[in-house]
Amino acid sequence: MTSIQPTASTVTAAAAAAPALQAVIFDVDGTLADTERDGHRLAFNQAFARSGMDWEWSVGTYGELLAVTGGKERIRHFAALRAPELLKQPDSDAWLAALHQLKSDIYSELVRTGTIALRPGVARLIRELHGAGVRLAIATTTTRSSLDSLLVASFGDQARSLFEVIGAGDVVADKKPAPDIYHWVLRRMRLPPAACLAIEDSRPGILAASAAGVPTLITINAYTADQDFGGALSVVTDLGEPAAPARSLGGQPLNGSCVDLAQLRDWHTKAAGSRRLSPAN
Ligand code: XBP
Ligand code: MG
Repeated sequence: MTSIQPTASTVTAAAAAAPALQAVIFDVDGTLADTERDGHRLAFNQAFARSGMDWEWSVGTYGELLAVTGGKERIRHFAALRAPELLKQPDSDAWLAALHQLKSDIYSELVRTGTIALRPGVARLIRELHGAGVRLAIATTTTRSSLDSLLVASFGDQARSLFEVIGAGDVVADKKPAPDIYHWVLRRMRLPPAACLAIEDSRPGILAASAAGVPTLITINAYTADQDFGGALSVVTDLGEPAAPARSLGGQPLNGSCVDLAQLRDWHTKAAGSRRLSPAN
């Protein structure tokens, strides 16, 4: 098989014809904030306890359960393993919905009391992108009310105006790793995937974004550090702050100490160049 080795000039020429970066689409849990271990997990456990159930998800068990995206789906999965009779009752859907609603209310309360901070560099990058006129969106599996609580706690009055399109929870039937939530967001933004860049933290996240054709930056966290991020534009520890630099872990290297708009544009252009030179495209 003949392999095409792109040179710097062919990459530049190909990228020149590709769409420029117009929008950044953010994942939420694990990307904007480390919400899973000390947010969602605690809320699930409190909801179980308040409902008189003896389920308690440890940090380790919850890490395994994250392979099932979506809170309702996660509860259903666990019930199928541990207490399948619960799912055989005629009102099992209503039971599950009520339990998840309780969990979501507890999560919002946890977020409102300020126990969950944005990850390093998130507020800095979002403000830079917004100020520069880059369009912002969200594509998440999380329930809309939980997301809104996090955004208001993190961005105050600005929360509603920062993100032009928010795709969350049950607006699509098939959650990540299916690409549906990205397709939903792209349709509403009226943008081709190649004009966007996604920021995700997990394998289900990169699978969803990549299947929709959106180039993806990965910021790892404790739950996702060992996952396979093949195909990512770049993999970094976090978005970084000037006084607390991020580190490159794979893909395109990080040039400075932080992920900023110039860095995102550079990665996006390089991705466009290699896509157009790939014999598969
Ligand atoms: C992460 C998820 C969510 C949360 C729980 O979503 O899979 O299910 O764990 O949220 P993402 P809900 O990384 O796409 O933000 O209970 O509200 O579903
Ligand atoms: Mg995530």
